[in-house]
Amino acid sequence: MSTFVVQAPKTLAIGLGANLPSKFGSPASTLVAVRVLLEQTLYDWIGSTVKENITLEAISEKVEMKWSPLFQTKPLGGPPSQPDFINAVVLISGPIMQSISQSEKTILDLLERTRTIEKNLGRVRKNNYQRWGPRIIDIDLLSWGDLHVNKKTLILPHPRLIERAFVLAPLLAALNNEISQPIQ
Ligand code: PH2
Ligand code: MG
Ligand code: MG
Repeated sequence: MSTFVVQAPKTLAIGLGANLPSKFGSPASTLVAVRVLLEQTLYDWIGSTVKENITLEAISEKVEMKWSPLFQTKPLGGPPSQPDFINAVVLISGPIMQSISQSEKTILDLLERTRTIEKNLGRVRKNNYQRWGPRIIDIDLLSWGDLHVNKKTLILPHPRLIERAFVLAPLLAALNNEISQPIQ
């Protein structure tokens, strides 16, 4: 009897949202600026996970980043009358993503790096912060292949993914997109 060897999926999905202005301007301008920062962060993170010395240029040739367009969406949850959100999703795949071994430690390291981007853009996480309140920038790790994580700081796959059109619509658009080259 033959068995099928199904290669584990290794695509990383990240959702972005904003509904308050940042130092870059409107939420849409913020997301455009964040694209550059996030791509750089992802290259650095990928570089840190592969053993051999590899240049960022070599990494960028072995990774595909599919960005959705920007979507204007009605706020789901949170305080009444907060501004509309701008949402987007990026899908990261390609040969180098196949070679990274998925682990909790590796993804928590990326979470820290994306938190740093949020902080640099001026997002402050207060102790009494309002759940689902307005924000300058929100970068959410959504899923990474078939990795399951269940930590206080991160649950993968994102538990509310299926209920959120503001994630699913950009996700589908990103999937349908041609591979888009990173902005230099
Ligand atoms: N993020 C939330 C809660 N509600 N609604 C929209 N439309 N877009 C978001 O990004 C969003 C939200 C929590 O992170
Ligand atoms: Mg969120
Ligand atoms: Mg978040």
